[in-house]
Amino acid sequence: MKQRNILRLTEEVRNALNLRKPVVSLESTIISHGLPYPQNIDMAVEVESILRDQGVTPATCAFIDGRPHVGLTQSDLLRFAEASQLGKVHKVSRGDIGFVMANKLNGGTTISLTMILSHLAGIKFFATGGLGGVHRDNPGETSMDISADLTELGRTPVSVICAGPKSILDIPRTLEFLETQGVFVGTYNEDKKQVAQNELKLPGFYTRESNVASPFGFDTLEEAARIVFNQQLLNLQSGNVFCIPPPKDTALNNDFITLIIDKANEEAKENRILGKQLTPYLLSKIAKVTKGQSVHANISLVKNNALAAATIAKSYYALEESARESASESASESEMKTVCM
Ligand code: PSU
Ligand code: MN
Repeated sequence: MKQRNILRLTEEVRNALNLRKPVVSLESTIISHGLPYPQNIDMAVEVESILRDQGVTPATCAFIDGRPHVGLTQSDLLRFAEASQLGKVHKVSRGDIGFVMANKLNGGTTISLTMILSHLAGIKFFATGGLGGVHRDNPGETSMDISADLTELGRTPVSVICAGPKSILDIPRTLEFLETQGVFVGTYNEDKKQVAQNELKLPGFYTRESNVASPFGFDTLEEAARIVFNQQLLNLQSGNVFCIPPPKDTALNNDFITLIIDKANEEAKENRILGKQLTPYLLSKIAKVTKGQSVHANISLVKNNALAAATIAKSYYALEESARESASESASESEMKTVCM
């Protein structure tokens, strides 16, 4: 692929892809605009090591001096986090790519852009915190603030492993939009609850359960891999959202966080915070009010998602490998038949 030559792949990522070893990508807007310094860099380094410990290669995506990187060295990661702290990193989605490259800027890749870079590089799985979505009325129902993450999911075949859409959003509208875009949304039924259809709840990012039913559920992470594998058999060009409830010991209580989120949304409305600024504004407001509890919950769920993504990616690669083996066996069997005839 010609575009792949433009990407800067680390040697680790290139080798893994060439050898068809599992790779999971990671985004960098969460470093530049989602979490405070220095927790952001600690999180980024730790999540990479969680993946490596599982035998999976991490590929943190970012623009550095206008160049799209897939995989960062440790020193690139540090420089990126420092530049973020100085306000020298842009939040970059599909529409900003040409501008950022032309002006040699640094960019934190959102979920939408991390999906694009992952797909260009040949990576199918991506772990992060919470999905972007349809913002709540801000101001009024006409704001049209719908995250580019949702349209990207409709046209780029990458699976996003996250803790659901961020609870700062309008979750029912987010789900409707994903359905229109043809995106699979499923929730990990970790406790194997015997739930009737429509009763398994989507996780609420900070909380284990939102009050919105998940369109689908899956009881094991291997099942998630099979869903992706079958979808890929038809070469569909849309993505998937696999929601993993945040860990029990760090998830926040629904009653506690709901009021705080509502208040933060009201303040954003009063202060007319719009567009790209809205999500970072809400996250940092909530971090302040909860005295860092939301940051702690956020970091813990990203790590948990990376662990789940590692298992899903490994199961998927195993399925691909056995499909290749049986294809080559049947090819050699038919060769034998031709020789014997
Ligand atoms: N997950 C987190 N924190 C974040 C994000 C995800 O735990 O900050 C980022 C992702 O990059 C996502 C973006 O794409 O928030 C959504 O921004 P917006 O609502 O402006 O599309
Ligand atoms: Mn937006």
